[in-house]
Amino acid sequence: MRIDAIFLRELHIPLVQPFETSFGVTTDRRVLLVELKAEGFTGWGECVAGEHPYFSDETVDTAWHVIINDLAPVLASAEPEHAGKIPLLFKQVRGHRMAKAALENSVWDLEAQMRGISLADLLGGVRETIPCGVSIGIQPTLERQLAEVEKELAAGYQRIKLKCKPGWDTKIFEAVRNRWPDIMLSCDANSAYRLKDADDIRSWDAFHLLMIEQPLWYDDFYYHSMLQKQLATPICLDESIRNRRDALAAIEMDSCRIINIKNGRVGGFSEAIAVHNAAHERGIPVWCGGMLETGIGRSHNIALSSLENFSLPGDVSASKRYWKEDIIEPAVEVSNRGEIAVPTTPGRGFEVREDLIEKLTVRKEEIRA
Ligand code: OSB
Ligand code: MG
Repeated sequence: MRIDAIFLRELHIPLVQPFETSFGVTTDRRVLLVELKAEGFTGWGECVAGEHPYFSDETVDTAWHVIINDLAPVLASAEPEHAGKIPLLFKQVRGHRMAKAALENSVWDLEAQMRGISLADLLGGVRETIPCGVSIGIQPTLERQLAEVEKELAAGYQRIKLKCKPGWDTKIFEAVRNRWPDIMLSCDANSAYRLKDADDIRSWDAFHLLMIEQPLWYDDFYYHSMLQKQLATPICLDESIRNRRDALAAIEMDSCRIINIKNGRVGGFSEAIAVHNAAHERGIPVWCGGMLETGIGRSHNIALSSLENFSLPGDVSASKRYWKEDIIEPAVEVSNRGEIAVPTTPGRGFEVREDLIEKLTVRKEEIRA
């Protein structure tokens, strides 16, 4: 494909409610969007880097810098025949996987439109609907936590994930489990624990959690494998898995028995598919994580979740949980059975609201070859 233009934008959008994790609170999002123009089509990509380097070392500003200076000029002068070739173009740049993913995914988005097939089909998806769960942030009180769980279960979500940290864990899990003995329940520590907490973590086996997500260091496999040996509950890795090689090492070491795939964290759809396949071949189920995306990133997560081994409910939930008004049309909706229908129309399957995006844009730059 011949690329005519690449635009990078930053949007400011408030969340409908603050989202608290063990690493901090997010109230407003700074969202980076890639707008790729080629052969009469527009592909969109969303960069999932955060406002601060708390979840990962990338931020909106590092991604902006690397996209403008090192990645987009390379893409603009290439004539890629297939989105799967993009990682090779970016090989010289180390790290910056969220920045790379934003560009690569815009090419997949565009290629699906060019070929007249759905993004899910282009990625190799097989599911017509995807199972959905929610990630519930740390709440000010136990009462509020229970009310949030109740609301999301009433909406139909199939799995509840509770964000946790030392002091906001055992008591919360116990209260939720006592009230709802049979729901699919998990927790996500975002690296808030250390091996000295192993006894506490082992006591959570009593709550029959589906998994414990990233309990230890964000860059660790070894100590997670030590911890996994002591637990009946599967560990799920998120932050630690940067690529297929990490997934293989983690599986081989028994550092985790479930993997959370975020296409931004692993550098784009190509690597996300590679992680998915590696896990699939080894009998390790995966699910699609979320990064408080707008509808653009969300539509990409839906397409990715249609691959076969995404057998567990993902953190792919309705637009209205995050935004008063999403930047796509229609907004992402979840059925009362906790499912999202995978679009079958060409491309991402949701229209992008360019007028609204223009209104929310606070900076914009065009990158040329
Ligand atoms: O660890 O999965 C995570 C949000 C921001 C950063 C990291 C994480 C999360 C979530 C929210 O859990 C997922 C979502 O609903 O988008
Ligand atoms: Mg996580």
